[in-house]
Amino acid sequence: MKLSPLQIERYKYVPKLPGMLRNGINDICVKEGKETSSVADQEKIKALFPNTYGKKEITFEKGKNTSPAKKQVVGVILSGGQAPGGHNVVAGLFDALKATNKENILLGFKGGPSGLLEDKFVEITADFMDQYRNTGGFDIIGSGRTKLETEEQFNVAAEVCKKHGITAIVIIGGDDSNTNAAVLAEFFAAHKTGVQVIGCPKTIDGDLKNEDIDCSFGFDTATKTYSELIGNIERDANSAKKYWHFIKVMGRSASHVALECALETQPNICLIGEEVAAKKMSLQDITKQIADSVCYRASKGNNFGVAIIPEGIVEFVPEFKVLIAEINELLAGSKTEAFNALPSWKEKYAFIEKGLSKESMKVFAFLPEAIQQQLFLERDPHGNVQVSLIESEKLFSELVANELKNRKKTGEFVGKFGRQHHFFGYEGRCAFPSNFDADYCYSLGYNAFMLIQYGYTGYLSKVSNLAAPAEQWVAGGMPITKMMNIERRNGEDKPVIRKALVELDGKPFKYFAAHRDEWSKETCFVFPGAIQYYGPKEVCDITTRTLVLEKGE
Ligand code: FBP
Repeated sequence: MKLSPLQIERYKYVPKLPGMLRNGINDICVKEGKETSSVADQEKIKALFPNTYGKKEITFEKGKNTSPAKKQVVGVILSGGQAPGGHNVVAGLFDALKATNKENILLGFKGGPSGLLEDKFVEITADFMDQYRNTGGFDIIGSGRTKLETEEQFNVAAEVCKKHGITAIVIIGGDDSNTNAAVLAEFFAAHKTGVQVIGCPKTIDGDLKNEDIDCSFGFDTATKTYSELIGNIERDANSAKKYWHFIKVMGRSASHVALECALETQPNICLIGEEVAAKKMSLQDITKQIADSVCYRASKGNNFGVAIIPEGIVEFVPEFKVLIAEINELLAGSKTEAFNALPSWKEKYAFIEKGLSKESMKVFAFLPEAIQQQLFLERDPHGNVQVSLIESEKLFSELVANELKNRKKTGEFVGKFGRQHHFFGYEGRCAFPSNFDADYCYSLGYNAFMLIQYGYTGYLSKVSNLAAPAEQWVAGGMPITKMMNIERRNGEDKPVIRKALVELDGKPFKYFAAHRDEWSKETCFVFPGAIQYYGPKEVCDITTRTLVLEKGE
């Protein structure tokens, strides 16, 4: 593979570890903290995790390494969507493992959790690892979305571990994958397999955070990448002065990515799903909000603007949620076939009209035809509407265009409304990790091995105090059960790590809410530019505005 000059330079980058891990492997000892209990439903979680519940929080500090000498064979798995920095988690793990004992072995299971079940792996050697240091992507071993959650799978996993003499598994994933890491750890402990399980917090979505996790890795780089692109578009908009840009950003349900990009770039509009739900906003309410900005700006001669739309927005609009539920019901089972057999959209529309409630039909009729049709085209394997595939950037721009037509009829000045649409998602998931993500990920991996070495299982590799310089980061581990509560999933009560949505009383949202009125009227764009890897640390080592507002001094 031909290497870019940046890739060659990034190979040489030495990630920064937290101060307490910098003195060499022989100088890291454990400080045990208090016993833990889960954030809610303590009795139920305790009953489900009798072997791993209630363990102590730990931090590492400078001191004699007293961990037992034992040959470690560690398996590592990348789970779920790509997030910048994944390779550095593997690199940190590899370096700590080899620094402890050259005989230790790191196996990378290929293609995600299914690699463990199918016993597909590659041994990670120094030369192999060196090709991936400080690079984006998960291609070192690949990733996948198979969930490790059934007893049958755990038995297979135990067999594979036994076959290779594996002593520990590290699962790098989001909330679901780390929940499953805890369940696997409990299974391995209950069956006395001697295999430890450690989790690492990954996702660009930023929804895996709580009082123990400052942020998941990948969020920093992905949002910086999207913010660079949004800033460039803002500059184009401000130069050409002829388009409104509707930009959807990835992030699944939560609006952390959209909010962070808004804090970075100060667009005219940014929708926040959690606020839409809290205020029970309708599609019409949102449309009016955007149209007000368009009209105000037009009245000042500014026929341009930028609106950021979070991927999961429509799920938060109460009336839209009901509509989706009714459509799922309408086409359940064999009814899909009957629907598909109808020869024209006109006949399909009549079928829909007959099947939906009056309220939902009103919402449906309000939608642009292209979106109406999309709702009946994109289905998941269970036949449900795939909400994430709805082109909400087009949906809102179209609704605003209709609203402006109506306003114009009443004599209101609406100016010109030229539109462009964008979706930023995959563009950011495999970017070269920012220095922050390169350092954070390397630390998570290094730390994960220290947890293994000291015999912990069912723990999440925890690196905190992330708004401070890396020197002051705090490395340690937290029992995953501490982050769990019981939630209803697919009709069953399940122990899960609580997903973090945008908190409307949190500092990032409050900052945004205090400024958005001005941003919607004036042109307050900020152009963050590309991620910088070399140069002053004020430019290269900064983290997200979200983290600084949440955790900074
Ligand atoms: P994870 O939750 O696995 O980290 O995935 C994040 C994400 O990038 C979401 O933002 C997005 O909705 C989804 O993955 C896209 O998934 P896919 O890669 O399967 O298209």
